[in-house]
Amino acid sequence: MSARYSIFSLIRNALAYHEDWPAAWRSPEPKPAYDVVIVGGGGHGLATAYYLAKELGVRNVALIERGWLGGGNTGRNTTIVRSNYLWDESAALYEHSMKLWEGLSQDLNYNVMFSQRGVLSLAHNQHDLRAQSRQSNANRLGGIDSELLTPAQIKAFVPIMDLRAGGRYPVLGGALQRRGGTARHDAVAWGYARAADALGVDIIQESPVTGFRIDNGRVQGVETAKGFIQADKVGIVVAGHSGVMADLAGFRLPVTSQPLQALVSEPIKPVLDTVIMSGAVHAYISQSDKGELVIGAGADRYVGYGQRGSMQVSEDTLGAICELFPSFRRLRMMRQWGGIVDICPDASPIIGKTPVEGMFINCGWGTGGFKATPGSGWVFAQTIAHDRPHDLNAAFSLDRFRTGYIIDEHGAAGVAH
Ligand code: FAD
Ligand code: PYC
Repeated sequence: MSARYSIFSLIRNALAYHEDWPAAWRSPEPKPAYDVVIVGGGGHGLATAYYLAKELGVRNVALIERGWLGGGNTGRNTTIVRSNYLWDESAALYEHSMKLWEGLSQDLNYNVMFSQRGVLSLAHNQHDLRAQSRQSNANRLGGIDSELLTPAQIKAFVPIMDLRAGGRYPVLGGALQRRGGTARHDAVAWGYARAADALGVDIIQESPVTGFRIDNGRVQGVETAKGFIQADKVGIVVAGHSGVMADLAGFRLPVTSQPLQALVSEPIKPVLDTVIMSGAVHAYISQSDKGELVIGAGADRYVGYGQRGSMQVSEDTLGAICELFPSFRRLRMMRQWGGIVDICPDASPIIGKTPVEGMFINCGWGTGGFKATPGSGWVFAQTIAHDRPHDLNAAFSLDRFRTGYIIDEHGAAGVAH
């Protein structure tokens, strides 16, 4: 878009009092039948629908969302993007996602505000340092950028941080992925929705899926608040409600649904131009483009569907943040909320086939699936279209909990699962 066009369009829209804007996507009534139905209108579901239509020519697709697009974890997360996972399988998948992030605004023609401001994970003891060194070396061997920083380098990189951290958890070093950063979460959902709609995908909102019709072990379609919709294939991408969907389809998943919470402060001038994470104290922080400090914690340690979380977790997290950044003590917190994340025993996702023929599942991203949104949608689309996993997600099958080939990423998750 040229500067001239954007100035004229700004003036025109200002004079029009923001009225009569065209809808960014249609709201069609569902057709009786589709080639593919995607259940769940978060970033992963929308990305799946988009790549099915764009890359695989599967355009007779409906996406069914029980509420509004991005109203689940996509619109509730703290937008951290990185690809520095430990095991080759994960690193390859998250790095594929990172490469898609790097061209996403152009691909969707929608500014997702991807900002590669760096993600720095802190080490507070010798064990952290050794684990980070192992992970950093594994990343570099796999072609993923990673740097180990000394305390002096960290102080120069983040002057506002107090490395003594109140004496309890002094900062002894850290691992930095400079290509990591943040993106605007709603824009990701809206950008994928608009682009998928333009390719013919029907996006049906406010219509919960309430059941599946299964005949002879093969899925026939989905029951929804708007009636039965026939489908040759069904992809389930409902994050914290994956266990509920699996139950409706008659199989079990090794996931627990737990709250994960976050908070934002009142907005202040720019003071923090990177993302800081600390697994040891279960806290992380970045500053949004609006100036708010975005702060998050590890998952709450109970199973539930309340999108809030417990006071104890937010208090502990804020305590740790204030030790690392004493000057933030005077800030007021504006909002706190939670999302429901589905967690696998190995802190890695499940992306692949289910015991029901024609039914596929993408779940178990736990505390860390936002960063995977483009890559997850891309591999899930390939899996659905070709009836078999892509090489990038073959290891993330449901079957791994039977064979024992688990991919333990608890350490690299950064945020406690
Ligand atoms: P969602 O966005 O939750 O989409 C699932 C959709 O399914 C929802 O819209 C829901 O309404 C819909 N649905 C559910 N049941 C039904 C039904 N019966 N019928 C139809 N639709 C249904 N990850 C990171 O990588 N970086 C972070 O910084 C980060 N921070 C986080 C902070 C918080 C507080 C939370 C809660 C999560 C965070 N995550 C982060 C994790 C990340 O948000 C999720 O892994 C990711 O957004 C999951 O995307 P999704 O599209 O699968 O899920
Ligand atoms: O997985 O990097 C992550 C993350 C950061 C905050 C929540 N999850």
